[in-house]
Order: sequence, then C-alpha cells, then structure tokens
Amino acid sequence: MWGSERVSVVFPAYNEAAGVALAIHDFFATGYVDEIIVVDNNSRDGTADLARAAGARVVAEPRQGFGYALQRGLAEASGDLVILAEPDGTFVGADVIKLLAYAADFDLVLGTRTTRELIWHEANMGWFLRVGNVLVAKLIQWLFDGPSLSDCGCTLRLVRRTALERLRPRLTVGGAHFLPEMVILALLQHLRVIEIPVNYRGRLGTSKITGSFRRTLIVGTNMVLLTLRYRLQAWLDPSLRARGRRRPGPVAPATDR
Ligand SMILES: Nc1nc2c(ncn2[C@@H]2O[C@H](COP(=O)(O)OP(=O)(O)OP(=O)(O)O)[C@@H](O)[C@H]2O)c(=O)[nH]1
Ligand SMILES: [Mg+2]
Repeated sequence: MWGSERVSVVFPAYNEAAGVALAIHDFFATGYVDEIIVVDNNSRDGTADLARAAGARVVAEPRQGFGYALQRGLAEASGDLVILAEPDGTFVGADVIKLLAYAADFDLVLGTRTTRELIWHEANMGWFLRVGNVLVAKLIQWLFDGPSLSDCGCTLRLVRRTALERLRPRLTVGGAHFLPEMVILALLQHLRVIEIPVNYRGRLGTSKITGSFRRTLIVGTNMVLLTLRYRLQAWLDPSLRARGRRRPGPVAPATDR
C-alpha cells in the first residue's frame, strides 16, 4: 500500500526462469507492493511455476508478444496504482518508491534510463540504443506537445487506475513497440505525464528484444512509424484527442489535496 492506495506490479515474462523469482522478491521487499502479476507468455522454461512459488499471481497470455503480455497484465491488475516492469534483473525494486513519490501529481510516471550514474556497468545500453531511445522520445515530445522525454523504451513506469481506464480500451500494439503507444495516448488524452531517472542493470537470462542490432532497428522503425501514424490520425480525427486544453497545474498546495 502507498498511503491508502493499493499497488500492483506487472511483469511480462517469456522464458525468464533465470530472474523471475529474484525480481518478485526484490519488488515485494520494498514493502509497498500488494500484488505482483506475472504474465506468462508461452514460456517453456518453468517461469510460471517459479513465479507462483515466489508469491506472484500468474496469468497465461497465449498471444505471443511484449505488448499483448503487458495489455493482459494491465487488464488483470487490481491496484489503484499499477507499475509495469520486467522480471529479468534489469530494474531495481527500490525504484518503485521513486515512481510512487510522483503518483500524487501525475497519471503516468515514466522511468528514463539515461542518467549515467544509474546505468550499471553490465547493462545493455550501447550508443545505438541510447541515441535511438532519445530520438524517438524527442519525436513524441515534439509531435504531441509532451513534457521532456528522453527514453521511449523504458518498461518501468507507473499508471494511475483512473488513467488506465481511459488508456486501456485504446491500446492496440501487441508487439515490441508497445511502450510509446501508451505515452502517445496519454498525451492525446491530456493526462499528466512525467519522466524520472531509474537504474538500469545487466539482464539475467536471454534477451528477446534489444539484444540484437537488427531487432533493435526493427523495433525502433516500428516506433517511429507508429508515432507518425498517430500524429496524422490525430489531425484527421479530432475524437482521438481529449477535448479542451491541457490539464492546468495544481491550484492548492499538495498537502491540501
Ligand atoms: N520480446 C518479447 N518479450 C516478451 C514477450 N512476452 C513477454 N516478454 C517479456 O518482455 C520483457 C522485455 O523483453 P527483453 O528481452 O527483456 O527485452 P529488452 O528489455 O528490450 O532487452 P534486454 O533486457 O536488454 O534483453 C521481458 O520481461 C520478456 O520476458 C514476447 O513475446 N516477446
Ligand atoms: Mg529487459
């Protein structure tokens, strides 16, 4: 619990036996997490059994894909605050507290893996990934009038239930380029979005997305095409955008809300 709000964590998992139990213990160890949902995406290495034994609720998602797994997790989560992460050892459980600290003021709190002091030595964050993440994030920032964005590919993020109810019916991407769609939809809905620095470590087990240059290039291209398509659609079809102006800032001191 965070104050009076229940906290859920969603882990998409495709053959993550190497790290899933450790990740579950690490996130529960914060003391703020009420439930962890592991979305087992057709794993064949015993991920589901390990996750169950470590105290997570396991749901099976048969449609293969990072986006399908996350969409399923968002549908299953019951918390007032829902955190997306990965059970591969790359994210640090304690960073949950940073996300929660911003939850009172924002609907969507995004992690950014761009702070040098927080990128661990063995992390998979080469120049191509770093530059690509920044460029796509900036494209989204400029085209959708966002806050400062620097990392389009960070799974670690928090979404408020009220925002989630607006976003979930609009999510379409089942593949690896799921993450930017959530941000674009949030900006089109005039939700309050912020990015905060998080740790990024080396992964346990085998990489499925950004481990190869070719796959990273394909995912990046899909992200750019998705961004441009949404920009065009939002111009042609105003119903994609929430009415009125962007949400104004707080009117009373935080302690009075
Ligand atoms: N690629 C992929 N990942 C899936 C799928 N279903 C669930 N996942 C999970 O989504 C997360 C992202 O995949 P990763 O292989 O960690 O990709 P990445 O985070 O870009 O790169 P590394 O962590 O450096 O390997 C992991 O937790 C996967 O287990 C799927 O069908 N495809
Ligand atoms: Mg990963």
